[in-house]
Amino acid sequence: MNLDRLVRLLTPGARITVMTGAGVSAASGVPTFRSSTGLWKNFRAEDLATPEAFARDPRTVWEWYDWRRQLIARCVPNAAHEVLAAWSRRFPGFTLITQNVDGLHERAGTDPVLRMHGSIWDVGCWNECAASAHRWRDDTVPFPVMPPACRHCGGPLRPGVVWFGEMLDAEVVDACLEATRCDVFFTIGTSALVYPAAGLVDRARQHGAVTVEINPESTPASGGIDIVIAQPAELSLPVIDGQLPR
Ligand code: BJW
Repeated sequence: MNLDRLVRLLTPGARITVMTGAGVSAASGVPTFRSSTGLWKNFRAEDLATPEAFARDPRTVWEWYDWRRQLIARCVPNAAHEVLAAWSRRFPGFTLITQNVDGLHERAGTDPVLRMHGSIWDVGCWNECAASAHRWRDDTVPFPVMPPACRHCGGPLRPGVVWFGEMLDAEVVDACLEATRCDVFFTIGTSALVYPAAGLVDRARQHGAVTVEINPESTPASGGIDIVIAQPAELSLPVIDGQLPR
């Protein structure tokens, strides 16, 4: 049985890497992107999650991010976040990579978290003015004026997330690539459509890792996965965790 095999792999010395996507936060009430009720049901991604969209209409883009920030501020981590936080303390060789920008892994107590797509709680100066840091945290919800203004140059602030066509932080990418050198690689709650995140599982397999997918739906990655658990993360992770020796 898959579960027995998986539990035998999760030894104290195992190098375990987990990459998560929006599905991990679904049970917390954070909408996913691509489901029938998802964030992009009524919008095209290119209209909201690209630098071109922001340059064209920063106010509309900010209104979407401001709405999401208000929604996420009311959400709390679920059982999937909690189990992964416990694993980050339990396994010395544990690495968490997330595509999520919601901060729920951090709020559950996982530290560090490799955030591939930035944070919805960070902002940056759109003009990249010399007086501003690259990114900084700003928890204001809601922003009284949109777009909020850079206090140094007066230009618009932008959300501190990674949009389509933008480069990911090189140090984060390097750390993610390094983390694919592991014994067990989990891909959890992601549609496996967005690169470079979607390529990490193949890399892990090339390095000899056993690959595990947790997702109620199949994805383009599913065919090559060693252990597929077709269940919600907030249900399956506590079951796996419950089988580990205490
Ligand atoms: C559950 C569940 C439950 C539900 N339990 N599961 C190589 C090939 C082709 C294209 C490219 C490539 N390399 C780069 C590209 C271009 C592009 C890309 O990937 N395009 C593809 C769409 C084709 N990538 C980029 O532009 C990236 N930049 C880059 O690579 O720079 C260099 C470069 C640029 C240009 C060309 C070439 C190179 C940047 C990508 C940035 C992505 N940003 C976003 C928005 C972030 C800000 C925001 O939040 O607004 O990140 S897009 C969006 O998708 C967001 C997510 O992090 C990301 C992934 O989504 P995710 O997490 O998978 O969510 P869903 O909704 O798709 O899936 C949820 C899943 O959960 C489903 O499967 C459900 O079944 C499941 N689920 N409930 C477990 N309870």
